[in-house]
Amino acid sequence: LNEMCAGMKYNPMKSSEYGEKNADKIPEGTHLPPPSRLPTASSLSEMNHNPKVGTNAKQGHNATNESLDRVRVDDTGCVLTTNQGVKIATNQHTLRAGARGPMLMEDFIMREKITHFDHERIPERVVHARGSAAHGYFESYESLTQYTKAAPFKVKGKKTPVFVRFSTASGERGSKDTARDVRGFAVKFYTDEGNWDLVGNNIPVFFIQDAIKFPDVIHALKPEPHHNMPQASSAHDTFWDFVSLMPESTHMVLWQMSDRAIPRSYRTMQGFGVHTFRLVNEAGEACLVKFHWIPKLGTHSLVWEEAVKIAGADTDFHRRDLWEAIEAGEYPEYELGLQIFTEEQAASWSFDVLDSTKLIPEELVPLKIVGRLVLDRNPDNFFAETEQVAFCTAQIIPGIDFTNDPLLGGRIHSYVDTQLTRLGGPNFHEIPINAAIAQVHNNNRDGFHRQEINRGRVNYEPNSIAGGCPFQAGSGQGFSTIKKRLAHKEAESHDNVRIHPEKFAEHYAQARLFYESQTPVEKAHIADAFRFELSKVTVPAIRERMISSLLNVSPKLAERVAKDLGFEKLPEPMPKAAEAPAKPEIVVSPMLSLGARPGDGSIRMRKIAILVDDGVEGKSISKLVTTLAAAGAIPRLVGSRLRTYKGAGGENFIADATMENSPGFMFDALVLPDGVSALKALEKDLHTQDFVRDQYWHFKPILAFGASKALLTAAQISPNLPDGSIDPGLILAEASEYDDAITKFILAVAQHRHFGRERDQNV
Ligand code: HDD
Repeated sequence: LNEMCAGMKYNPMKSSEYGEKNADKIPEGTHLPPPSRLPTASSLSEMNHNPKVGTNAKQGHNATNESLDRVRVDDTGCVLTTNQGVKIATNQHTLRAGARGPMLMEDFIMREKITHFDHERIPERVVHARGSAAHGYFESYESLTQYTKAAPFKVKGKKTPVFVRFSTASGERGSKDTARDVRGFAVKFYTDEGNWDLVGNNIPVFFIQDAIKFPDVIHALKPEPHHNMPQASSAHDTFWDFVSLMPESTHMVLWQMSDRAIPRSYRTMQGFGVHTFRLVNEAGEACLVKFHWIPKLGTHSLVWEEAVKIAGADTDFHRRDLWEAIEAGEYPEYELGLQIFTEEQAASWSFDVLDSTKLIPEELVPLKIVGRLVLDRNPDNFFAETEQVAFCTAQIIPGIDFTNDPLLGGRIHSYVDTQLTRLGGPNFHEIPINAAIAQVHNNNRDGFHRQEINRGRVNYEPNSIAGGCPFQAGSGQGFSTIKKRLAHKEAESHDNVRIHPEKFAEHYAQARLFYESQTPVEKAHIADAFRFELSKVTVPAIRERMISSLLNVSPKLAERVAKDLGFEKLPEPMPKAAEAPAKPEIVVSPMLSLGARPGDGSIRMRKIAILVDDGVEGKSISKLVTTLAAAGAIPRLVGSRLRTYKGAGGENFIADATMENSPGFMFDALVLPDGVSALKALEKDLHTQDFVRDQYWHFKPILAFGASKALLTAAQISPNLPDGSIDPGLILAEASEYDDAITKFILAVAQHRHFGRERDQNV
């Protein structure tokens, strides 16, 4: 040892630590081949027979990075034990002094069980408490080394394991899935150069521009502090009070009032990294980037009434949908799109790319599709994986870097900080779901729940006793922060200031851009959402303030909402913070409409109800089930009761579901089979009428054969649209037209919703 320590006479790196000239050339740490500081093979031979002591750790290896199988547990065929591995004879009784005597303190088995149970819960996330997650991989379509040295983009076809958690933002852990809310879309890439977390949302902009306002917006959004109501809803005074006083929230609020905030499924929503990030290549050259996830199935949403009803029937609607799709082998898939641009381009735009309340229209910078994300495995254990996963925006890898976005700056601090409380200490990175697959070697030590058993005497650097290990990687392989964050003129002043750049003061152009890019039906839904939410606001001045803000977005929208809320006269538009804002480059962006990405045209995993009763036309039902299932849909026979029904030809059908346990709004489409005798009862049945009416008014396709048209009449549904044309989503057919009808129906299901039925498109 002395010889080796003497080999390092002094610390040769010291001089490289000073002076700007050295900032680019950080040397690799001085190190010598370490001595075997581990016990020798012969001294271990005795111990090696003992599995607890184990064999000698392979030099330079950290076994906690191995596959999650190292911690997966399967109890099949196993005896019940205590936490200490002691076999438990009976799990039915506490130890007592006599059958009718007192319980004994010495019952360590009962006490361990109850104690563990007492401490089962951990604090829920302060936001995004309710979520669902899945394992999968990211596959790169091409090498992006021109732009970045980041591991996932190095070579075409490279697969990087990921864990993705979707969430609602405002509701508590047990709240409903279908709340009107922004959805989280957080991706943890386990790259071979360390973990990279891209913690995004399904909306590309945010409420606020500066992290210091985050506690304010979340306090305003969450249930009000005096009575803790309402749960998972923004429709209350404090939220609208806050946003009406924060004009920069207007853009995000427009998105939040759109159908984007009530997605049909996690599988049918986009994801956005929101902030502008940087890509950095091997040569240290950087460009700016925005990240987009695009679902292969297209972007589809619920409608508000449907979302409200589903919340009552199945609070786990999105969780179940994700789980079932993966179990069925219908793996959710998203493509990664990058908007890559330069500092110079950014400087020329009317908005600031460091302002997270602004997006970059795809018409200005098109998406470059660079890979796909596939979710192909459900977690084995919700708590161990989905609840304990810790996403941190601070976790980036060489090839990715931050920008000076003041919202991002605060996030880099907040996520690590919050895990310390939520997961109970600084070792949360060792929890298996959070552990990197890249090797982890450092001198961080101790703290609650430490898993690693670090060997040797050295827990500091530099050292000579361990041959200098672990040694610094140097700028050649290690993460180095990009030198220049912004070429913008403003950034050249280094005065410490609490102020935002001037372009941040423009708050309405992109809210208007979003609104004007929506279809008439989407606009109507936005207006309806404002009406609903503001009608829940009890303070008239807040409603008025919101209308005056909307007047700066669209006078038509503001007038409509004001009229719906009983305003007799419009307030003055809200004064603007920006006196002479620059002219926006783009004023309508068709890609911002939900319909811009209809998906791949398939009907896979769509749930289709086939109504059954005694006397329905049996032959067509079997054919229907086969055809729809072959197209990847999930046909379900729905009756009034869970029993066997007799078809007109004597066939037996067992109902899969009932109108009571699976109401109409839980399905994506409906088939009404023929069969006169069956229909007589159903026609008068109010449940059936509601079932059919919900399908129709939630714009879903309906296929009605023969006499079943009477059910449509009973539900007051007409085949004509308000504009006089025939509804392509309502297919009426005779049994003889079966083949043609089913083809039309499958096309109508692939279109998802038939918004031509909306009566109120005048916004
Ligand atoms: Fe955040 C959780 C997304 C701004 C502070 N955030 C959280 C999650 C998502 C986002 C998806 C859930 C992660 C998971 O599944 O575990 N947050 C965003 C986006 C933002 C954003 C897209 C703006 C662009 N967040 C933001 C700011 C702050 C935070 C400005 C604080 C300054 N967010 C948190 C947090 C959470 C969190 C308190 C709660 C639980 C957690 O981090 O792990 O730290």
